[in-house]
Amino acid sequence: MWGVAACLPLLSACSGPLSALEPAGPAAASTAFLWWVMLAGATAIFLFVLALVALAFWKPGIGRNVPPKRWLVWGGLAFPGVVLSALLVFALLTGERLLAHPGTPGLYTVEAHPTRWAWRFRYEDGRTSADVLHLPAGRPVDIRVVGSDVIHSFWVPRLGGKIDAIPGHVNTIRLQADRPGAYGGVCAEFCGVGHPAMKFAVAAHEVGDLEDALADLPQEGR
Ligand SMILES: [Cu+2]
Repeated sequence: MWGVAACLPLLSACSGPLSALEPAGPAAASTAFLWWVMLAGATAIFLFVLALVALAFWKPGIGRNVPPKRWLVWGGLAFPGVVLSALLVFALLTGERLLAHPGTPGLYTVEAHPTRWAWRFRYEDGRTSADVLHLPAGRPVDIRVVGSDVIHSFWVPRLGGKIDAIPGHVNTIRLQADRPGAYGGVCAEFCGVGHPAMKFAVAAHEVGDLEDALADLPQEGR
């Protein structure tokens, strides 16, 4: 009871515009689920090891009948082998859901151009915005992150995973916002003195409202 009460202030820090533990889309939700599974598993293993240590103090010699080799094989090889293999499969399946598979119906595409130390976004109709990313809610959105000057990293924690911007390359990440709303995004790779301020806002609109939001933005050629 007191342990739960002590944890509440910590858990209250798990929300907010940049919290990956408050997912607002399917990719972020599967990442957050993986995180909770890992936390639960790590906690269970930690408590199990603590229980073994406590047992050793409480009843000295209780494990004497088990040969050391058996402890090593089962506790040091079999147990971590099974746990890590299961985790690997689970993480790979989760990662598969984050990939930008081509041919998805209803897909919307935005280019992200990070430069020291600002974000510029270019939409399908050629309009651009600075430091605000407009998205349609309820639709998968591929962000094509175009690298230019140095390595940056695109990350909207509540909507999906992060992806690096590598100079000379275009990396794509798929996001989806389940509902219209305001979310936060950051550069997640140290890129120089302006890095801490290299943030952007994400505005997810009702599908019909996106055109209105983009209407006043400047239009640029490629
Ligand atoms: Cu940065």
